[in-house]
Amino acid sequence: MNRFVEQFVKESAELTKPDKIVWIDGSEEQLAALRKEACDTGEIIKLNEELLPGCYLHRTAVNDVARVEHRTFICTDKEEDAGPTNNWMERKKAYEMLRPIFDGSMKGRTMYVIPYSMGAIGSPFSKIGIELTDSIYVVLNMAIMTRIGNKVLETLGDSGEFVRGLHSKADIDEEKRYICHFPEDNTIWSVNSGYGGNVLLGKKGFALRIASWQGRNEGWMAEHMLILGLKKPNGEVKYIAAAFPSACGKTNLAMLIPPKEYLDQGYEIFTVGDDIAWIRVGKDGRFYAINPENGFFGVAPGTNLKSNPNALASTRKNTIFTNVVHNLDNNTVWWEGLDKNPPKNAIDWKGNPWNGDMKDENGNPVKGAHPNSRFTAPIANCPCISPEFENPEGVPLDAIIFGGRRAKTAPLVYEARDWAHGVFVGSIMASETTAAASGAVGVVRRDPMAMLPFCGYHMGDYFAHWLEMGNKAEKLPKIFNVNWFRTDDNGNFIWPGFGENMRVLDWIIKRCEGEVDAVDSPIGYLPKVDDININGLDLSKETIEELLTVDNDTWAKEAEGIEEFYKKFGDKLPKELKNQLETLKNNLK
Ligand code: OXD
Ligand code: MN
Repeated sequence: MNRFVEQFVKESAELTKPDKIVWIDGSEEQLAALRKEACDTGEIIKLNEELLPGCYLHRTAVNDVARVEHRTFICTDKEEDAGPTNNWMERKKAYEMLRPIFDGSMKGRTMYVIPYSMGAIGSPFSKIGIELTDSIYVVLNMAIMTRIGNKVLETLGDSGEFVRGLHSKADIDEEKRYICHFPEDNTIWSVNSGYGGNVLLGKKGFALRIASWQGRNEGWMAEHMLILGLKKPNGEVKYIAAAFPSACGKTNLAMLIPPKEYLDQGYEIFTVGDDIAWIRVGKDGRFYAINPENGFFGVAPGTNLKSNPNALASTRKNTIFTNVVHNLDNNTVWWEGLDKNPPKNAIDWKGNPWNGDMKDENGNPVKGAHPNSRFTAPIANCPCISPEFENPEGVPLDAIIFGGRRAKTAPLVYEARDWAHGVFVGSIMASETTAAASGAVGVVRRDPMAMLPFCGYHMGDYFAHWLEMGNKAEKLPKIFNVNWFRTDDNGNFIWPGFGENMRVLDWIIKRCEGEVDAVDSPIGYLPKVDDININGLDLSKETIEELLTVDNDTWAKEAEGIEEFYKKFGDKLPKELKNQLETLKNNLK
């Protein structure tokens, strides 16, 4: 047995005092026994085996339904290392504060030891974690989201290099809920939550917050990005990574089904990942990316046969649903936006009777599923999974896309002039907030590279790292910004989105291959109106023109907002970015 793992388990057990310790070996027998146990206690509900084989439903506590950014901390010796965009706690003080909360928190419970690998076992990109948890739900989710079990321990050998994750549901007390990261110790402590984003420590905690820190030290990048492959009619596949804030359509873009016009020509989209990309410079000087996960932790509401048939298909077996509606008539699940037939005899996400027809005291419909309800589905279920998904070397990136929800400012698509400008474009990303994190929805917030809640160190240093990565590569991906969410005066989305986004990807790839020209603008290169293919689309050229307009006054205000935001970073703001902002302001004059 690896003595570092043994020591970690021993110390954690001394603190949390479980009745029993169970090592997760990754076998189907063990997981089946755990599912049965969780069904017996009501922690999960087995769904209709014929309609949804191997699927389960779980409801979290009503006070525990999203990531809690205000209770998420980077705990380092120096505050400067966490930077102005993270909540910081001094490392020693954080442990001191947390120890009494963890003390005895697993009394009467079992501690599960989950060895897991982020990335395919044996890939040079991959990293190992051990998560200790008192939740079977966490074990079952980790078994879908990561590679787990004895084979991971074998790969670890006698090395002490693994991320130490300790999770306890404790009492699900929101006042004592903490998600604390100790990048200097490769450690994450999460307590008093049972919601996936706070407790599946391989995901946001390790694969983004800790990994971004490791990536800076080791010369690679951990990013909040989907990865897709776009197959052209000649069989060539181009790879694109895209960063959008939570619940802005990463899963939908990653699994896009091209419009008929493109399918007929032989275009296809393959999914490599929908949330996280680890990126390194390969031997040939290009950027290579892997998806370190093994499953999707997707937002359920709005997922349907039209918006994302591939995601829906991914959830038809061996999936765990969290906080959706339980249809009692056929023991299946439902959520808002699945179809127009809400079940008549159901239980809502809070566990109350629900019939699809209920109104609150103000006459508004009572939602059956929580807006941030989720499915945890094996990536292997995805009908458009990329044949390169398990490739230990990753896939070479041709383009990086940034984007967010902006009702007015950003055009449908534009291209950065070069790498430094692209880093600027990523750094000024902003988006209207969604239900993926607790707090107000619909407020514009700056979310550089969609990493605001996930960057494990000083964001000024993070920008510098991005610029530095540009110096390491010989052939850099081109950088673009997209916005599917521009609205008209009535607040309706102008661009149809979903599969039609293929038309924008098409332009992006054509730009990468030097096949089309672009128009210079104050913010970057815009498509010529005729170069966005609208064949078969019920949109006029004028509408495309409107989607591509850059309004100087709006952007002048935007530049003021950026300047304000940049002030946060003080001397840590790379001068290249300051210069980029000056250039933008001059261009707008
Ligand atoms: C997620 C998120 O769950 O970004 O992926 O919140
Ligand atoms: Mn995410």
